[in-house]
Order: sequence, then structure tokens, then C-alpha cells
Amino acid sequence: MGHFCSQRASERMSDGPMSGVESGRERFSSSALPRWLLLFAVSCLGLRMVAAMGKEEKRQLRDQVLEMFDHAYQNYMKHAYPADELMPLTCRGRVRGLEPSRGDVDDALGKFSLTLIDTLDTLALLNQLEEFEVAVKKVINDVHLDNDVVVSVFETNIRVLGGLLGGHSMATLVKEQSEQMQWYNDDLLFMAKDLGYRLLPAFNTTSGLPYPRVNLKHGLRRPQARTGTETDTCTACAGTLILEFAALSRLTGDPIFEQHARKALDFLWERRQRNSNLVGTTINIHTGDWVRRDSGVGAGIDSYYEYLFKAYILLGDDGYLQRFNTHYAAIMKYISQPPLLLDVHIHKPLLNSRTWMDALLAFFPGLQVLKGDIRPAIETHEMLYQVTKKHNFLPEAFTTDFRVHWAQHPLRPEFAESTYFLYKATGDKYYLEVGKTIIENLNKYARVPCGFAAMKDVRTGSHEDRMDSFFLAEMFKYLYLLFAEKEDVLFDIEDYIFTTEAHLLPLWLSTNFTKKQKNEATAYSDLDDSNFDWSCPNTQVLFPNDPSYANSIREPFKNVVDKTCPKANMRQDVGGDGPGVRSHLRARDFMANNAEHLDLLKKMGVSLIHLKDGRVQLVQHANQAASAHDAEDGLRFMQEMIELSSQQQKEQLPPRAVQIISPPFLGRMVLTAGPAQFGIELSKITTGVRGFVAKCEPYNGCSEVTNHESIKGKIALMQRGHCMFAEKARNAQKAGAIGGIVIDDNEGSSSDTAPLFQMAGDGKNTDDVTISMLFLFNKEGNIILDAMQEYQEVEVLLSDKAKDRASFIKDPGMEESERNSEVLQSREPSSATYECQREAALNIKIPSGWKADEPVNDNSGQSIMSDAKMQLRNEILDILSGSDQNPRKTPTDTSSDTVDGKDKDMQRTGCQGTFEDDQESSAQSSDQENEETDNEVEQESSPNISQETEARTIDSLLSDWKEEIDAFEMMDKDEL
Ligand code: DMJ
Repeated sequence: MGHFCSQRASERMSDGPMSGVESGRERFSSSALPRWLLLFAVSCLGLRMVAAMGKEEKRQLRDQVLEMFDHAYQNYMKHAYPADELMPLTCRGRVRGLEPSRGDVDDALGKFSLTLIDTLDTLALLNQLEEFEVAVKKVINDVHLDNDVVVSVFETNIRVLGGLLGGHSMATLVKEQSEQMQWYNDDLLFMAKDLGYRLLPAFNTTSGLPYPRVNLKHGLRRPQARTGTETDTCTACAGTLILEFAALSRLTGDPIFEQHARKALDFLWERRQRNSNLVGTTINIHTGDWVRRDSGVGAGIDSYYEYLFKAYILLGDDGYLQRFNTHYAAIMKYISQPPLLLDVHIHKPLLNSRTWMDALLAFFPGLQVLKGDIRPAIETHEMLYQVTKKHNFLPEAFTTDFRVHWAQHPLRPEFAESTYFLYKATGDKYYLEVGKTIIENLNKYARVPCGFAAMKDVRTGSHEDRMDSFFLAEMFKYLYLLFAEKEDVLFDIEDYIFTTEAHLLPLWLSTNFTKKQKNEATAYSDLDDSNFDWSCPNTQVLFPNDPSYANSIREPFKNVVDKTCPKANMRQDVGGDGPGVRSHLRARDFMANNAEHLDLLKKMGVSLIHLKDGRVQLVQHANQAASAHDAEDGLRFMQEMIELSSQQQKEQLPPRAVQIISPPFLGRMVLTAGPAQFGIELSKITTGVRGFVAKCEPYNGCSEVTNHESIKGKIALMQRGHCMFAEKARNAQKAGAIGGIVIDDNEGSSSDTAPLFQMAGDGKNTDDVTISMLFLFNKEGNIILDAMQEYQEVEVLLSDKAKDRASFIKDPGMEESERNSEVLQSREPSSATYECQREAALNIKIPSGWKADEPVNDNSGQSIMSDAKMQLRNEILDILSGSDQNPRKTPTDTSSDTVDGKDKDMQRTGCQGTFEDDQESSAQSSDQENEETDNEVEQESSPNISQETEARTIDSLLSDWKEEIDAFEMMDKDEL
């Protein structure tokens, strides 16, 4: 029952009657559907005579999930334990400090065998009881918490504290219900309490909001702690503690943990934007000011909402439900644009703050199922499924027209989570097919010999050397439960609630609290709840396995992710002054020679300034717009233009793939590679370039190759350095190579931590280079070199995206594990789809007035766009901030500044994109990069009094918008 809030836990425990349901019940009663929709649904059903999955296939898929879990877990134990995480490409453990830093992501690693702890209750749920017992003993005996490491409070709470508590719940259960684990004596709970105390120093703020990081050994603020100076945290970071902390308090009898978590939630509630009832993404932990005022249900906020609702279920405290319902109504009013969920500004909730969605929001349909709001859950999930089918995985972020915005996918479980909940709620076997797709894609694209590797780029199929602990904690639980029968699970899953990391907490905790806690809980009783929607449907009653219900809702959304790359599907009527739809010129459609577009620009207060050097600058004067609404449209147009150019900048460097296809890799190892500006472009060769690899002699490839007999017909490996990339290519080609790979000589470099770049030509005509060349960073290159040592013959495929592994498997009678890992049906990553993405990316029209004959070859448009971005940004800031406060460039000094700026920009492109010369040492080049970064900073911040800026007036509307521009600026820097 735990996952469907059909009644509060406390009522359930007393077998009380199901509490009142819900104004929204008709939302999911098929009788309430309009007649035409029903007819439509029926006729569609008739057409969709897909055979429903049978029991046997379901059982096989359950077993396949177990096999996959085993592959992931055993490889972690074999190659990584006691390290925190497995690096599945290099088959070793990730130990913080020994690997190049990945920034904030590493804050989850506390040298406490993170993956083992996070996996404990998965072992129990998947009925691996012997393995579970061994794992619990290892945690008790081997794991230390007194580590001098700065960790994220949020991650440590959800993964480690949650993992220990879930492990404790399961250990207690196994002890009670079997002969096993009779020795268990709350050991994990003691560890959880120890960890709880180590997190408490983070709460030493007047607001009660926790610092984002704490040192496990030294706490906070003390010099040895190396943390405690932060001012901001994300809303989810401060608001995702209550389940674990309350469970810890209730299990240990020490109320301090629950009190702190509650205080943080109280503070967030107080700080909600009172008009919209939304919360921002980042908050100042001391002042409570919103640092980022954009609001959605994904990254930065997601589990705050989840915990309000689940706190109600677990703790039986109505106050949490009241808060959740208030927020939920706001989400459905402003953020939900079915099937999309789009971020808005908390102060101007009718204004979208983004044109893309992140993958974390995929948990939301699952939460909607718990709440009982099935229709939007089905709609959004269907959209997510189509995005998944299009890109094989949910890209970390995708645009409103479903193109890739951020291409990585770290094996996140949220989509599987929602799929499971929808299956439970609807009984529709369609969701089993969805689960099957997830399984197939994981095996087909992410499985590697040492585990499962995150996707670095869903478009190319390239991998990243990481397997996050949540993959074991969450993914396999939801997939297993999707295909398992009730009797496959040791206990009744309905007696537990999943935390955000899918750890299992028992629902009986709701009755297990002290008197003091009870008094605190009733402090909410003065809230007026008359308007709250007490919707806690018992899904087992409401949805007696009638698949036609879910299908009728899905059907209108079946083609929402169109194969033809539909135009963006953004809200059009943002004015809020009636139902009228204002036509809004999209930045991507804008053409500077289109008279109608120019008129629209004028209406929006946007003017075009033709600079002396032939470029065009866009400036918005809100007070020159035809109306306040047109001014808003203009602001949005400018924002879109900024996003567009930033996206185009990102897209100009599509990574390439080097796929190792000889045994035992068989295409499972996909390395991210940088392209070359010369030679044959791989996207033009659909089959890629396939061949065995051989090392050139001399290895740097800078003079005539002496071992041509070994190189002929092969892919030549050369080390970076000593001469130009093009020279290496010519030497390899002369020796008869069919392709070449340059491997970075910079020890430890990796595409995980360094930006990819294009290998530049040598400034001369490179038309004579006819082989394809790729660049690999040192770590990826070493994977090939190591394979050569071990297997001698190593065959690779150079391509623009990894190819289906099925085509590399010659022997169908391969070993069992390999057969299991291979797909039942072969499906190429849709090249048509990829083409479609590429086309869409190139479909950005560069205004004809923008100078096309800049001496910057093919990239001219992009360089100009990138200038335009800076110009736009500066101009908007100029308008908004006034010259005295924030003097920036003027159109007059811009032209000279921009020329400078552009040169720098081009250098920067040179640094990332056209690495001009390879003769310099790596150290020098990285110094250069630093210098350029410094220049960039200098350039952006250097004061430069503007005449035109001084002449601008700022009305109140503009000053209001300053907040949004700040938010846009923030979002531009945004990362998950
Ligand atoms: C998990 O660690 C948790 O689910 C968290 O709330 C956000 N998402 C990651 C996995 O994607």
C-alpha cells in the first residue's frame, strides 16, 4: 500500500475507513470523458491489437532484471569495493582524490563504500538473501564514517542514511521472518545514528536550512572542515530530509533529527512565493532570499515536493499534505502544460523560464499516481516514453520539441519509477512493454563487460566511466517490481514507502513517535483545509485493471514526439489577460530580411542595429514596445535568442565515437572522441570506418612511418605532440592507414573532465587528407592500448554514433551472460531521428543582414552568433541595470570591443574547437586555456562607460524584469 496514498498511514494502521475522496475523482473516471474521446479511444483500441505480454514473458523479464542486477553488483564488488563507485570502463573503483575531480558530483563520495550501502535493500527486495547478509556484515565491519571528507548533506542523507535505514528495515524483517540473520542486533541503525550526528552540524544556521556540505569528521566552519562558507543551497537539498531524519528519530527515540528536518521544511514553506505558491530552485540559507527564481518539478526542486507528500503518508501528518496540495495546485496551474512540464518564474508564473525539460522530472508522473491524479501522469509519461524511444534513453535535458539539450544520461531511474507506478495503478500491460524497452536499451547500449556505463552522449552512444550508486539502489528495484509477482517478494511492498533513493521505510513508523513529536505535528491544525483536495484514491479500487482507460488518455499524445521534428510547443498565451492567443515570433524562425518579422520586432521594442563591420546587433527597449505584453514577448524573444546561440555553440562540436568491436568487447565499449577539421567527415560514411588498430612507428606520427606493413589497411594510433595533427594524418595515410586515432599524451586526461575539441588543420589546404581522424583523450586511448596488450588484435569502428552491437556478434552461441545481455530484437539507433536532430540544429537561420563573409570559414555564422549572444546579454543587462551601476559596452565601443571580443571568442573556439597547433606542450596549452578563461572573465567584467546606456531610462517594469534576467543568467550556467 505504501506507494499509493489511499489513506493516511495512521488510518491504515488502525484499519480505519478510507478517507474522503476527492473532488478530482471524475478526472480519472472514464465515464467523465467526453463522448468523442471515448469513441476515438475505442476505435484506436481496435487498431492496436498488440498481443499483451504473457505471464511467461513477464517471468523471463523478471529473471533478466535479476541477471542484469547481478552483472552490475558483482562487477562493483569485484572491481571497485570498498571504493564508493565502480568505473565500469576501466574496471576499477572510483576513489575520491585519486581521480580527476568532477566537481559537485563527487560530493556524493564519502569513502564509505557508497554503492554497497545504497544497494543493501535492493538485495533484500530482489530476494538475494544470502548476498544481503554478506553485504550487511561487510558494511558493519568495513565501513567507516569518521572520514575527513566533505560530502553533500543531501546525497549523504538520501543514499547513505537512507541506505542504512533501508538495510536495517530489511535486516530486521529477515531476522523476524526467517532463520537467517539471527545475529543482527540493530547494527545498521547504530551506524545510521552515528551518521545522523555527523550531518547535524550542517543545520547550524538561523534559518534552519542546512549548509549544502559538511565534513564527516570535522563538521563545519572549523579550519580543518574546509566547508561552511557556502551561502546557497538547492530547494531539494534542504527539503529532502524528513523521511530519513524522521525515521531515524522514531527508530532511535531521539527526536533531534526529525526536528531539524521539520524546521528546514517549515522555513521553505514560509518562503514560498505567496502569489504563485511556488518555490525557487536555489535559496540563500542565511537570508532565505531566492537566489534562483525559476521553478519546475525537476532538478533542484523535485524531491522537496515528493517529501512533503510522502511525509504525509509515512508520518500521518496532515500539515504536510496541506502544503503539498497547495504546491500541487500551483504546479498544475503554471508548470503543467500537458504533456510538458515547463519551468516558470515564481514571480511571473505565466512566463516560461526555459524551453527545455530535464530528465529528473520523469519521477513526477509516479508522484502524481500516488496523489491519484492519473490523467496528467499518463500524458507526461507517454511523452517521456516517446523521447526515450527516440534517443534510447532520456537525455539529461531535452527541448520542448524533443531535441537533445544535454546529451548525457547517467542511467537515471526516474522513468522506470514512473513506469512501475503507472503499471500498478492502471494494470495496463502497455507499461510492461515500456519496461521491456528500458531493459533492452540498457543491455544494448549501456552494458559493458564490467557493469553498466552511463551514456556520455545518447546521440552517439558513447560512454562515460561511471555507474552511479542510484542505478543499483533504484533502477533494479523498480524494474524488478514491474515484472515480479507478489510472491516473488519476501514482504508486502505495500507496507513500505520508497524514499527518493528508493530505500524502503516501514509505514508503521507513523504510529511510532514520542509525545513531543505528536505535539509538534498538531501545530499545523490551525491551517484552513477546507479547500484542500484530499485525494488519496485507492487505485486498486479505482482502476480495476481496465487498460482501455489508460490507453484512451495516451492516444492523443501518441505522436507528440513527431518523427518530423515538430516546432517547439511552447505556451502561446502568456499575457494572462484573457484567452486570446498572441502570435509570438520565435527566435529560431527569425529572419532579418523578412518585413513581417521586422514589424513584429518593432512591436516588441526590439531594434536592429547594423554595425559598421556588417554585423547586426539586437537591442530591446521595453519602453518602446507597443504594449506591456509585447514588451514581455520581446524579452522572451531576446532570451530565446540567447539560448539558441548558446545551444548552437554547444552543437557545433558533436562528439564522435570509437567503438571497440572485437571480442570480448563486441561493441560494448564506446569511447568519446573528438573530430578533425580535415579528412573524411564520419557523419558522411554511414557504415563508419572499421579496422584493426596498429601503433605507428614513430609513435608520434610526425615523420615517415617506418612500419607501414603493420599500418597498411589498419587504423593508425599516434600519440599527440611534436607536430600538427594534419601532419600525423598525412604520414599515416601515406603508410596505407584507412583511418587514424590521435591519443592525448597528457597523462590522466579524459573526456569526462576536459572539453572535447576538434583537431585543426595546419593552416594549409588539407584536401589531400582523405582518411578519417579522431582524437581520444589519454584515459580513453589507454583503454585501446591496454586491450592491445591483452588481446593483440583489436578492431574498432570510427563513426559519428555507436552502431548496434548485435551486428558485431558473429557467434550466436556465445556464453550465457552475453546472450542474456544481447537484445531480443535488433534495432539500429534511429539514424533518421538523428539526422532529424541535426537538421533541426542547423535550421537556425542566420539573419541575412549578419555578415556572412567574415574571414572565419565555415564557422562564421556561429562566431557571429556567439558574438550576438554576448551582445544580447550585455545589451539586456545594460538596459536593465543602468549605466551608473553597471556600465558596459556601447554600440560605438562595441564594434571595436566586439572585434576584440570576437577574436577572443575565436581563440576560445580555437582552444576548444580548433586546437591550432600541437607543437606546444600540453602544459603550455592548458596554461593558455587558463589565460583565455581569465581574459574572458576580464572582458566580461571590465567597466566601459556607455553613452547610449546612459541615455536609457529604466521604468518600473524593467526593474521588475531584472530579477528574471538574473535568473536567465543563472540558468545559462545551470547544470544538474
Ligand atoms: C537519485 O539519487 C534520487 O532519486 C534523487 O532524488 C534525484 N535523482 C537521483 C537519480 O537520478
